[in-house]
Amino acid sequence: MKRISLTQYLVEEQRLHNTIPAELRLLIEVVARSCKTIAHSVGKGALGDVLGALESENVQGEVQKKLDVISNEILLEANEWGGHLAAMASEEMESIHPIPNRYPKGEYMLLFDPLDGSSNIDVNVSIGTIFSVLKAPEGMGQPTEADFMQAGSKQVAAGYAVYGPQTMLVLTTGRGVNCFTLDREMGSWVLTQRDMQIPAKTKEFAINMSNARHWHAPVKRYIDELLAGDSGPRGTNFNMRWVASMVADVHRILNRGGIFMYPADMRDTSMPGKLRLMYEANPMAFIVEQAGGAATDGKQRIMDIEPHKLHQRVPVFLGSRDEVAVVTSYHHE
Ligand code: AHM
Ligand code: MG
Repeated sequence: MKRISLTQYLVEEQRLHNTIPAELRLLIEVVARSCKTIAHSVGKGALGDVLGALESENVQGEVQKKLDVISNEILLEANEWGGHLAAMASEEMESIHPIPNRYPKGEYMLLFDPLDGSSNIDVNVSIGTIFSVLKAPEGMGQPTEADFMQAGSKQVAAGYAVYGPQTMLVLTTGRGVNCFTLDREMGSWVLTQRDMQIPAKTKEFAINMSNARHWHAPVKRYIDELLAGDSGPRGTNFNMRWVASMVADVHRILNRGGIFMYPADMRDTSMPGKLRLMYEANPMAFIVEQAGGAATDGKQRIMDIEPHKLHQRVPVFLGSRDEVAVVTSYHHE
């Protein structure tokens, strides 16, 4: 089998479809290289002294794991000097990170969750990195948070790396979704799945069931119907999976179909769900839609939401189109 590297894929996409200009290609390659470095740290585990928590909390009030901070540093350092970015933003940083003045600036802005699924780090379960790429607004001066306030539909690229039994990079630039596997000996990303498609129908769902007592009525109704199996209104037995790493849960859905949910609930109305719009929900929504699936917040398409703050949270329902349609329709009744 002829091996196609990430670089070759990006160059050929540009040549054939004019969708990946050189600066964007550099950006994607630098992010992919950072993910390789993160994968290396993840793989070392206790031997690399990367496990466990720090004293610090991030802006969301969550305890930071060592690997959260290490991964954040890796992405920041790798992406600062290339001249492809104007600014970055991360789950682990309260404010945006403009490119320092000593470096040239580019026209893109990069957002990331450097290490997603942090609760799984210390137990050797799949974790990942999620990223989203926006264009800097026309005529932007010194970047501010307001420049990042763009709907997900404005993303020019999005992707995630999953650090599991294999390390994979899943990428979209708006022309389908492709998956690259890290060849650990060669240190290169090799195209292993072209044009991934999520089956429209599914019998598998992913949700943290321990929150059931807090759910709003539409979510309760939907899950009750799934749980009722072949004797219930759906007439089908559904299966449940929950990794507690969004990357891993979404990756399974991308390959096998399924619906992933992190709804808002009744505990704290100032906190609509757990996941963050700009660097978790939007990039995943872009990938899922590009693979023929759907992504809503229960009421509207996630990528149509006009953000108002960097660390904004959003309820998430994404995956197989038909199931996302059912649970979304229950929110409208
Ligand atoms: P993180 O970015 O702090 O790791 O949190 C996001 C993660 C998602 O990957 C996952 O779907 C969810 O939180 C798991 O939540 P829970 O602890 O309710 O299982
Ligand atoms: Mg996360």
